[in-house]
Amino acid sequence: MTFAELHKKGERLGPKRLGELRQRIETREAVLGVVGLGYVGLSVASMLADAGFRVTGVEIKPERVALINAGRSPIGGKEPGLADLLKQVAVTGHLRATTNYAQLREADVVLIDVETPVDDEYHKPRFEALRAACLSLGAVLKEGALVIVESTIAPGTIDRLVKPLLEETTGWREGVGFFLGHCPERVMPGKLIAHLRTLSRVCGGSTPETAETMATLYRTIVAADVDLADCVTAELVKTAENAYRDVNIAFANELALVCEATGGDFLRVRELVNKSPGRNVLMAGAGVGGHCIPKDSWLLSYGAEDKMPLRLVPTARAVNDDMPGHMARLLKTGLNRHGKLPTETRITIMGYTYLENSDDARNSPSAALEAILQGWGVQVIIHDPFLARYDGDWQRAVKDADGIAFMVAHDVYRSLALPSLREMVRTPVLVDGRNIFDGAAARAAGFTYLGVGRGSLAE
Ligand code: SAJ
Repeated sequence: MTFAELHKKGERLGPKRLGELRQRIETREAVLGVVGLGYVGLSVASMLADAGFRVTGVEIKPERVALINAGRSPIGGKEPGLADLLKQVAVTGHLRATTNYAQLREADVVLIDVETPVDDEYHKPRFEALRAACLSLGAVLKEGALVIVESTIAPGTIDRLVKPLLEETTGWREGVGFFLGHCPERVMPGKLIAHLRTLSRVCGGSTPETAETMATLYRTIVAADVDLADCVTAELVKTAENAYRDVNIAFANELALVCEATGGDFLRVRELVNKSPGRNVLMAGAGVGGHCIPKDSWLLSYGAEDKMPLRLVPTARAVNDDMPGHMARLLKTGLNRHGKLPTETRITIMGYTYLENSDDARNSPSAALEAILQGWGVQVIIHDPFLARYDGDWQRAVKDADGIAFMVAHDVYRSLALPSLREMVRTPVLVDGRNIFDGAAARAAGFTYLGVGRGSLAE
């Protein structure tokens, strides 16, 4: 068959196959597969199973497979609704987990939810997991199936990595033998099920019919807008929405540094700026952690770098990555006021997770601060009520400390009585990396108080 004939066949066959697939989705006859049963994959697999589909989840960790098939969630932390949902769909058999890709042979639609980290040194995407998933899936994919990448990827990845890999391993052409799209996940730990149902989704399809077919599937579990787009738009939207947040946090952090240098109070300045229409200064803090924001800025940057090297996004990353270092500088300033050298001190870091009231410590700013202080020869004590390795008695953690750095705004910290805290420490230096406390109350309790953006350096 000539290329022109093949192309003509594709023009006919593709929409026909997709139309049939949409019908099978609407009747719930379509068999679904999910590759990667982490916090995103497991949540979407459970919700699709609950919507009436038969779902096969492929997961590389056998122990997770066993837990899921027993109806027990392997996800830590508080995830409202997930455990009950998983138990229900495991019992009915609508969701089955396996380590074997061959069990995806019957799947009409396969979602890919594998990790897409960036390397620490050059911030380049590490697509090993995505590449491996495409190779294994391509070897078993059913003709006419739809593959949807949910993992966050750099703009251009569908076209430059996923599509060629699947075409090579299946021997088919995208748009004829199989269909391809990108629907980036938009979930946050602690709100997985709620976000999946209530946050809008972008269905980026390689053709409009593909996007429409994707939307038919997502409308069975998403109560919000399901918007149609092409693949590169979907790749840009997800990485841009998180880079946008990162840049805005960086602005808040830089404004806080200006306040410290000029004797301003960041919270008051922010409050008054935000009264101006169209302003929304975010919250300055001890750093930007987590599995999304830091990584997605680099993915956006990578997607454009060969043609349009970005300047604002990498600079914002540098500002945010320096905030743990700024906490260290504030500690040193406080210790100096008490004639203490770092080498003879004991510092307590309060909070090690990346986000308040969460047990997720990925890319934790506290880990960066810990490394800096240890490099100075400081004895570092860590406390975090959400991490088993650090959730001991907080009084013991702060006892005889020469400085306390609050790095995470866990609710439990907000109710600490400052006068009793003062009694427990050896040197009263309090660095407030999340502006948990009232500076005047901390000073009245006898602390040398240094809050991020709270006029500390100008004194
Ligand atoms: N942070 C600040 N100042 C702020 C907001 C956050 O320093 O004003 C810090 C946090 O302490 C944390 C980091 O930034 O260390 C990230 O915080 P986050 O609130 O952005 O939480 P994430 O990382 O879970 O972001 C996710 C993202 N959602 C997805 O990627 C699907 C993000 O797009 C959402 O806006 C965010 O959840 C949310 O608030 O829902």
